Amino acid sequence: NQLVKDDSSLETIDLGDVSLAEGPIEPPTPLSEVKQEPYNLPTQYEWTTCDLDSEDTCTEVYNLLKNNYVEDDENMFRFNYSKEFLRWALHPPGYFRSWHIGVRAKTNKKLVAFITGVPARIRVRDEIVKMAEINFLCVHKKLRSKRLAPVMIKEVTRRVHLENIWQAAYTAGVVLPTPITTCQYWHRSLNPKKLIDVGFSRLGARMTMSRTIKLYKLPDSPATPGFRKMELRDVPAVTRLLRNYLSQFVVAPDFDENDVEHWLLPEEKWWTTYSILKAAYSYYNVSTKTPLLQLMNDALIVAKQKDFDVFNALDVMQNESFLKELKFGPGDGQLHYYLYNYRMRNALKPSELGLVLL
Ligand code: NHW
Ligand code: EN5
Repeated sequence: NQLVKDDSSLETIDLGDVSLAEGPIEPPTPLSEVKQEPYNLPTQYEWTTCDLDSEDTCTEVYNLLKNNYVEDDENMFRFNYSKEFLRWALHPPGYFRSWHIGVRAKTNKKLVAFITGVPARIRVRDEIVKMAEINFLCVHKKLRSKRLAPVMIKEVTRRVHLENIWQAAYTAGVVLPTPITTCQYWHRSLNPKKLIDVGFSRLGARMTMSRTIKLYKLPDSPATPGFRKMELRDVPAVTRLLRNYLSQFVVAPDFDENDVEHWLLPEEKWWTTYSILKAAYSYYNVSTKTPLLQLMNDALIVAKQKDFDVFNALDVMQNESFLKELKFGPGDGQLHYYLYNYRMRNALKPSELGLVLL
């Protein structure tokens, strides 16, 4: 039994192995005590580890997600991640193939469910915690409500434990126990006519289409002198800039140069034009000399140049300082952030969060 200090007072509370202080809840168990065999699935199904480097497997994952992954609350839109995007998302430095988990129907070998983890170092205040980032949980629409998701979550948890990692970070549009913060999605129209035509946005009260198009017009090119795409040679400077910026947030990734090369260096081959709606996402925005507002306006301009229809952002970090002024409007979706097996004493404000997951 362990004695833990309640850091809000000088009291010490005996809780056995469970801590009420901020930090890990359950302590790690010896690796020899981690279950060695996968959890049982209903008998018609079997586990598969997905190799995204295989073109055929990547196509299967792509199709499962394209047809069955996250939708908005009116089921009008569904995420449609390209194969290149999925490969990038799932192959960061130090990734484990065993964390890319599929479920197949035994009869025809069809891929019917998927869940993934990738390793990350996440700083919570002044502790750097090895975590898994869990994402792309998906059960085929025809197999919903059969309690497949809890088995998949237990299985990914087991495989993460086998790598001696005991914490995880994840986001979801639904409320689960217990968010560390709840963020609001904001959207900036780049192609308002198309967004209205497809039902992503509505014509405002007392607005005509031509006034709306005028409202969202942007200059043809960025205003900031020297504004350019990041290159490989920029990795050391970007790492320094970003690490320094992220140090002010309560929860943020601990990126080294390898992580920055993987996560920040631009990769343009993803967005082939088959999707009906092209959405650009705000990721990590750091400005020292240039006002953040101007930098983000330039980001809108290049997103427009690259033919994106909408620019999405969350109210994390310092994003509130530009959202309204740059004509972003609140969306109908929220994003809840969670940590697994790590207690936060209080919920955070979105502006205290320095973490963006894919
Ligand atoms: S959030 C995106 C999740 N995916 C989708 O929304 C896609 C469309 N929906 C589906 O595919 C980003 C299904 O509806 C899913 C549920 C698969 C969502 N997280 O199988 P049942 C992520 O990928 C709980 C966690 O019958 P289903 C993050 C629900 O509360 N739990 O439902 C993923 C209920 O539990 P309860 C979720 O509809 C993080 C149970 O599932 C959830 O056929 C995962 C019902 O299961 C969600 N998004 O399939 C956790 N949605 O206890 C990682 C529903 O209330 C934890 N549920 O009965 C950490 C693990 C690693 C630890 C390492 C130390
Ligand atoms: C985590 N990696 O609800 C994955 N999106 O607002 C899980 N709404 O796009 C993420 N309903 O508001 C799950 N248009 C959480 C996200 C789930 C997807 C989701 C929302 C976020 C969204 C759009 C479309 C709504 C369609 C009808 C929306 C309004 C745009 C408008 C533009 C002009 C200014 C005001 C806002």
